[in-house]
Amino acid sequence: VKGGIDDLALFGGARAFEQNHRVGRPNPIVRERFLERLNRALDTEWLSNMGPLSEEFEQRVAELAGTRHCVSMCNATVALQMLVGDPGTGAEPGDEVIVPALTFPATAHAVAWRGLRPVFCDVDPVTGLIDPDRIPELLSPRTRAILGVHLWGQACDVPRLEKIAAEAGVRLFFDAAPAVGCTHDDTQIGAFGDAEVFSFHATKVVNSFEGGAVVTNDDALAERLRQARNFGFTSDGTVGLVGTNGKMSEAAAAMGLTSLESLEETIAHNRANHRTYLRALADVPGVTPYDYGLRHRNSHHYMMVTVEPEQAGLDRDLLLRVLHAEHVLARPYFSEPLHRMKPYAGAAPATLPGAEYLCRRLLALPTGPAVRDEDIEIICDVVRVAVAHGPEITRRHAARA
Ligand code: T4K
Repeated sequence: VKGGIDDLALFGGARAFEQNHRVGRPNPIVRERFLERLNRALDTEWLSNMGPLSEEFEQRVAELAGTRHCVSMCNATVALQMLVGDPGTGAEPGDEVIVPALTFPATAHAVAWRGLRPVFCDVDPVTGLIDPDRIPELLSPRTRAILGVHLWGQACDVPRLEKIAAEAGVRLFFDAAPAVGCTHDDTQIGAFGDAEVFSFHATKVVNSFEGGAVVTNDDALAERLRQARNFGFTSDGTVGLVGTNGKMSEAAAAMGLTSLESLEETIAHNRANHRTYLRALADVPGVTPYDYGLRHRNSHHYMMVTVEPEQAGLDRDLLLRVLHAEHVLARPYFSEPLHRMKPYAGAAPATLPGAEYLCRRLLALPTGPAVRDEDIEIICDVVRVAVAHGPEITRRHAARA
């Protein structure tokens, strides 16, 4: 327990933790189950190209999402690229896709990589989700799709986005990279819009080392994506469209299947962690945890807070330094809105206040099954001491600089 400012590791105190607690730490799996599956692949000498493990993984993910199709991919970025560039979207080079300005850059990169133009939409300054009120002014004759992001597993305003997309005659996709195991009301994320994309990256709630998938109820789209991820090959061995190599390996599928088996346990642990954080931070001025509420189900994989510098006495970046010194590797998800990033600078006509506001305040704290109640109490104690001495820490830091 830290008594005062000089107990903080940033000012020479003992570190709160020997080992680091980091955001993005892979969730635990039953290792024997993974090795069994990997051995099966090695024994059968079938290591990639739509093998039995990736087919089984696709079935499990489609069941989870409640969709007819799951097309597994090597990662979510490639899955997004294939989706936005799908010939069914009818997009020509330079056509536009509306994306939120607050997300991981992969969302916009996938659009730009296909020669399309990401058009950045502001987000709600509380949830960080794409703001449907801002979309109509961004629609143009060149708009081909809206790509919403279920940020930190929070469901977008799906009904409103569906209405806007239908009225505009454009496709609606969702980047559901952070939303495996989450719902909109009682419906699993995965089944909305024309298609959704999951990520199974090592840092995600379900992990296949690297991996992604498109889930959809559109039979023709699923068929085109299956071809596109495999060099454009059709079932008769001819090449039907311009494809790439987007396949998921059997090793990745073995990991994904094993990780899926722990999903419910992981969510239960995350939810309990989230409750502990909410309680422990309740009396800390200026540090506000995302509550996620009860309407939609969240996997609680991201323990997000906002840091309001006026009230906390120090800003997000300084609190991050305080935490890192203690071996608490919190992350500033996200610290730069996409329209300010070098490749997209100048792409948005005006400031986007919601995204800019949140990018200066957002902080992800460690959670997951490896983080115990006692750890959370210590992490929150550090935050409490930092905020209690916020102005002094800010002064000392400025003097050092
Ligand atoms: N759309 C959205 C909305 C996304 O959030 C993402 C990915 C995508 C699309 C694209 O999905 P993929 O193409 O990746 O399937 C990490 C992940 O690499 C990225 O997948 C994820 N979003 C993003 C939110 O987080 P970085 O740049 O923060 O990664 P890095 O290397 O700094 O690691 C983050 C933390 O995780 C560190 O504390 C270390 C820890 N870590 C990481 C790895 C890889 C581990 O403890 N073990 C590990 O194996 O992007």
